Amino acid sequence: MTDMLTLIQPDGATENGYDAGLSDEELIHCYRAMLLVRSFDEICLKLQRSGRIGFSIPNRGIEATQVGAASALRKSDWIFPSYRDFGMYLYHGIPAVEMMHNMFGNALDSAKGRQMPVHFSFVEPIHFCSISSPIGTHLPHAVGAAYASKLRGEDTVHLVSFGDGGTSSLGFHSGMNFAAVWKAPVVFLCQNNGYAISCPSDEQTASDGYAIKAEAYGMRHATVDGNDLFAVRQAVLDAAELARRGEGPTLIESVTFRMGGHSTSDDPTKYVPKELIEEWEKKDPVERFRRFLERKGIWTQKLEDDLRAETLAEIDAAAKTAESTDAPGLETIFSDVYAEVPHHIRAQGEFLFDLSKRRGDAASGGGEFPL
Ligand SMILES: Cc1ncc(C[n+]2csc(CCOP(=O)(O)OP(=O)(O)O)c2C)c(N)n1
Repeated sequence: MTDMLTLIQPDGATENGYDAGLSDEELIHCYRAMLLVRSFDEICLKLQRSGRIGFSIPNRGIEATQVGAASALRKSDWIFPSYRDFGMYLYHGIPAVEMMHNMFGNALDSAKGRQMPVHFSFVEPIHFCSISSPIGTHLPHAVGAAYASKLRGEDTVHLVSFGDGGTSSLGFHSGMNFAAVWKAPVVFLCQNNGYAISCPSDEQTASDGYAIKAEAYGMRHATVDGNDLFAVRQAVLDAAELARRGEGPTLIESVTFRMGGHSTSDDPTKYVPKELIEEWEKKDPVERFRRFLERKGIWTQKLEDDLRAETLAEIDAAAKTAESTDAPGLETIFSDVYAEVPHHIRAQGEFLFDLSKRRGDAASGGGEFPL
């Protein structure tokens, strides 16, 4: 594997006095976002195990990659996230309750309950395109959007994040190729977290890591320690600056580890060796950043305890609000597709509302088909 950029050592010391140029408040904001992710994972696991949401995606271990990358972008940029990027939303100030509305698929969910949980999409305060369930399809989306912004003469950057398994998709190859040919302002962030569900990296690819794949497309690449928030941030900052200057895309491989299942439906103890988990536990990205804050003299046990309690309470309250929000109206099965509802769809809608009324269920509210 090519040289891997590390800027925070496991003991929290920075490489050669590296300075990220962030204020104390900004550093703590990064740490807070990572703790929010931990709390989100914890609460979603309980919600799923108690049958109140369908499933969730654990983020444990990937937080520094998510927050480091997100922190390198401007509000005018675009993010095409993978499903394991909760920290990107929370760093950019998406309220946890908005994410929870999606987890429950309720009436306030931006997708109105039509998507699976974890399929967030937001336009503010930074554009988050909707998660694509089919692996790799969002890479060409990001490249197309980036090329469009280049044609318009904008200086926006488009970050697309995907897993190591995503590099075996057709979307990876067509996206990488077009981005390089068109010099589109894209940052490809490959989260090499060791496994694609249960498929280990050595069964995924015969190449020496993932970053090197960029060479075949004539693209720059970098490999970073994905459990080091500053290393990921710096690599994305560098790639973004070049992209803004019209110098095209970069592929960044973030080497990290998924300290949990692929989803809450998965049991990684069936395929991840115990020793590997123990090895990566020592490289925990949240602990590493906390040690950095302590060394810098801006963190204490009291601040730690308070922040952990506060972030957990925030996520808990968000879950309670979302759970008590109504389900989407029955008409949302039909709305937002046609400007004018065609007669055969109308007939189905009227039939459904009539049936709902006759059965006396609450879904139609006893009303007529409103479209
Ligand atoms: C086109 C397609 N094929 C298969 C799947 C099933 N699937 C869902 S996640 C996944 C693994 C993806 O691995 P990776 O990109 O490494 O992401 P990770 O979950 O490990 O972060 C697969 C094969 C899918 N969603 N889409």
